[in-house]
Amino acid sequence: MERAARRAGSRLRRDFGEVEHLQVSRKGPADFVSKADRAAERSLYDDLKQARPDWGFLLEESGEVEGDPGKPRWIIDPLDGTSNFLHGIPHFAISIAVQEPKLDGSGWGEVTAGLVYQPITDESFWAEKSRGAWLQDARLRVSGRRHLDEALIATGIPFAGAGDVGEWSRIYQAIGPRVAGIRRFGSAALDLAWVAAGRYEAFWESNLQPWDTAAGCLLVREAGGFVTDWRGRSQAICDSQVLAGNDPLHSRLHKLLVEALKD
Ligand code: 2AM
Ligand code: CA
Repeated sequence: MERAARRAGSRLRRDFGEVEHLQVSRKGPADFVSKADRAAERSLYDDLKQARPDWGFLLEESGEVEGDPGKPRWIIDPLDGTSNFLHGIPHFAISIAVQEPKLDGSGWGEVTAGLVYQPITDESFWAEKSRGAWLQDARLRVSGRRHLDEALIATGIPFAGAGDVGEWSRIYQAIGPRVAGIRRFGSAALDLAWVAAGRYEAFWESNLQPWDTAAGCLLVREAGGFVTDWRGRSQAICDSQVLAGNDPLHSRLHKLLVEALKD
């Protein structure tokens, strides 16, 4: 995973350097970025396919590619934080996860490995089920801060075409004034990796997709944190609604969120 991410990452780094020069034409950069996105996905696909020829894929850009029955699949977001990339903001990542099939053959189950790679900082956050979460070769642990007024919280805000502004605002009203700060950096995969690394105390966002969250959720859990949806359920593969944080703050924030969304 790491080798594949580094190769695709150096492509993205190169293309990111070009984006700035393209800002003059309106359509230019968007086309260029979607090509860069697809080229990164292709590079990841080729490398991982070669490493595990019989595994399937769930790819953000190309959808599902079936593997052999009973084999795991890769869940891949080749460029999380596309809007940042397009605007020349150096905050984006590659996300790769491994998901196992359910034993009874009825679909997909646990995520057992995940990696979030930030090409600009060359940081590789990775986790393996029951073996912990790591940044390079340093073990990760969620933040030890326990109090809301010292907590830095990441979120994703609804944007054109997606999300429920009313819902987000109600949660924000309940949480924002009580915490040390709210951040919206635009890459859910990195937000989760940073919760695992103890940089943020917590993160919430809804309307996410499996490729945004599969690796990041495992990272948080393996770093000793909690990830649930709004109802407090802990999904094998978390998508759509995500509330992640260390134990005390996850439970405080969950109570505030439930209260805020009541009636
Ligand atoms: P993406 O960059 O791979 O599209 C942030 O809110 C999350 O939403 C990111 O993980 C981002 O993943 C996803 N997203 C999808 N469309 C977006 C948009 N138009 N603007 C911001 N984020 C978007
Ligand atoms: Ca994404």
